[in-house]
Amino acid sequence: MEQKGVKDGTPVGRRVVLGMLGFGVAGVAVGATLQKGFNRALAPVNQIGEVLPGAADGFRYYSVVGSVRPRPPARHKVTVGGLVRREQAFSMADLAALPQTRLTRDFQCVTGWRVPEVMWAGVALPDLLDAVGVSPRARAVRFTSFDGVYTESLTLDQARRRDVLVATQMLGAPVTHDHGGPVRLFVAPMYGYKSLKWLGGIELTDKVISGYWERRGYDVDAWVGRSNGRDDAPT
Ligand SMILES: Nc1nc2c(c(=O)[nH]1)N[C@H]1C(S)=C(S)[C@@H](COP(=O)(O)O)O[C@H]1N2
Ligand SMILES: [Mo]
Repeated sequence: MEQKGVKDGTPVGRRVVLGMLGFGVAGVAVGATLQKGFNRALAPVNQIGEVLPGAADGFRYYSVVGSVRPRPPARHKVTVGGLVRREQAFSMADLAALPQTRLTRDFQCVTGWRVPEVMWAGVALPDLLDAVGVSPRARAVRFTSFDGVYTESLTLDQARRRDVLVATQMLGAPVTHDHGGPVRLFVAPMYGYKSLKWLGGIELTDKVISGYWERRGYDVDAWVGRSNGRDDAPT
């Protein structure tokens, strides 16, 4: 999907332009303020979400690539490397052997849909980071998906929150393939795009490397309920 970044940090693609035509705006020569309003109003069309047949869980299916080849849990490993003391590849059994954390939180996509009180379980990211030992030079964490395209990032302070999970369970069952299993990220305090699906790699870095949507204009700090997550974000 082609996306072009515009002024106010919200990506606008072809569909948005088509949407603007629908609003009776030619899509050209829109003033900065108007443009901002439109970007907000039209945000939902930037991500194409499908309600999967038979899925009554309230989520929409998002993937920036056409189809993702399923990973059998028995063969899947999440590698943790970069600025760490000991690189390690965690199998599902390795993850299960670490302390487990459960959370029930709303899931909020930046485009407006929300699923209330979703049950999540897995390894709190700080516990996984402790297991490998973070180098004093690390400042951020980069996440990669085995879809081969999607990436995300957190500052190290954000990554040390106990409500950030390397999730192996969602909605009371193992994370399904469509929802990004066997392992996905769940960043409870932030918009859904931070919750990377099909987690394959975690890399400690010396600075934040913008993720997929962030390179297309979304805020790197994606706190839910803050118009601007840059100033007083909690750590
Ligand atoms: N790999 C990958 N992870 C992703 C996305 C994606 O397209 N690819 N979309 C993000 C967005 S915008 C949202 S809202 C949630 C949607 O999760 P779901 O598909 O399980 O509903 O996944 C996030 N993680
Ligand atoms: Mo989203």
